[in-house]
Amino acid sequence: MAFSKNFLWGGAVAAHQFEGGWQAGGKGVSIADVMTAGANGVPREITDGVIPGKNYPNHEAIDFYDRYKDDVKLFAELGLKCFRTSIAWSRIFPQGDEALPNEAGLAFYDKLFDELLKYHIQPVITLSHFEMPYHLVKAYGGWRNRKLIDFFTHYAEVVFKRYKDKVTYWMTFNEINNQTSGMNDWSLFTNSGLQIQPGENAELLMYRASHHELVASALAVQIGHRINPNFMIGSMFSTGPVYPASPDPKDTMKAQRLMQANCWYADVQCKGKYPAWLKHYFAVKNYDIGITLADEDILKAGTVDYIGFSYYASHVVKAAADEPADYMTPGRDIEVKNPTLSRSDWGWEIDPIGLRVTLNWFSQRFDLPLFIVENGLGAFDRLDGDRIHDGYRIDYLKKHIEQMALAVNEDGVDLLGYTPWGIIDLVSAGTGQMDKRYGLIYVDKNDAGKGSLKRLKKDSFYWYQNLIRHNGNQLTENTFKTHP
Ligand code: P53
Repeated sequence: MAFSKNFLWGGAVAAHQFEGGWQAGGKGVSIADVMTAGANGVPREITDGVIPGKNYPNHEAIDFYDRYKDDVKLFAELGLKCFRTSIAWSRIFPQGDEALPNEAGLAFYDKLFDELLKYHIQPVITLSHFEMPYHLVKAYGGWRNRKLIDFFTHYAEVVFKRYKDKVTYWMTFNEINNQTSGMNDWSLFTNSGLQIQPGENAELLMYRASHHELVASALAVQIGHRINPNFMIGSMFSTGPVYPASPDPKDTMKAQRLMQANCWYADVQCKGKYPAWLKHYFAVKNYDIGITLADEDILKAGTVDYIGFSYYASHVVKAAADEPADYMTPGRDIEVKNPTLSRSDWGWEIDPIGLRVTLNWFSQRFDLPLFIVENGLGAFDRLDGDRIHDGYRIDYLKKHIEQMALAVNEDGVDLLGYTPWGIIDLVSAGTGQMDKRYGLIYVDKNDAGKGSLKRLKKDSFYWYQNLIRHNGNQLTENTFKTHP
């Protein structure tokens, strides 16, 4: 027996990537609403407000907003025990800085959570998943501004109170660490609403914004526990091991530094304090982050209940010939291909054992349960009549679940659940594409935004249904052949 009977088999999405209805029920413009569609290797454009005539894929997405009843029925047929999505902050506070929430937005999530609970599917909810109200960027400069802490905690308090009897599992910020490793315009904007002006220090602003989010997150944990002591409020990190390219110790040092740069948020959210190396780095760089004594107390009192994380790929790094001895904040330019792994069509290295490495990495450092809240394969799918034979996706999921089972059985990792990403096809966060598909449920819509939006079950749907039915114990059989 690999998994406990309470193991949370589920699926994951985010509001902006699948709901659509970008102006429905009084919703305000979010930062996802001003990002155009990109392509494989072509970044999305962040426009100055919504410009007529541009293609904004999140505006309609897959129109879950109007189809939620039918879609939840499909999730129930799949057998999901939980469903991870986010609340679109801009449905609740359209501008972000209002005193009173938007009732129509709150009512939408009441209906959605009731529908899920009707089928005994637990909602697992992220408060902020790359979709803050755009007004907070324009009027306040995003998370560089300390005022955002008040706006966010007010929002958190409102939804915690409203859904206190419907939701147990929460996460504060999706992939809060995504901005450190990326340090490009896209990741700074999506995570923190940062738009860097000429002459500004992007790194300093990123650390300040991150600090404000960490304080807001810790306050939210405390507020949530006061409202319902049974709440499980977690963190959410983007993960993946970083391997040294060779036995050269300089490469190991480099890999270690990159892991530190990616994972220091875990020290803050799980242990309640900044790691020594980072405090040292702030001092060396003369960075004034604005960390007060009161902030330090808040961080200590607001540590998370579990560690949620996404896992897609691992990375390999090589030290540059002229690597400086301090190895500080290494960039991605020293990343090399892993000769032992294959890659997705988008160049993401496929590394199931890396998931086991990651589970052990967290388990050894923090005494907290883990929750894999994203994992999956973005791939092109081809229709064969009304079938989609996505054996490659089944293969990806199966190999990752096998490693997950080893981590639980052999390594004693405390794992709460597994929610593969994009359980239903949705808009890619990175590229804005529809054709980068993760779903076990196909949605008829392409990169140009054309299609009937009809839903079809892929082979992987039947495979996962079977796996959940057997609580993960039927991995070796080619069960997807049971397609009716
Ligand atoms: P897409 C980069 C690296 C790792 C995870 O990503 C990432 C990203 C952002 O692209 O994001 C997470 O859609 C994120 C989801 C996102 C998913 O991974 O670019 O939490 O919103 O859709 C997959 O293929």
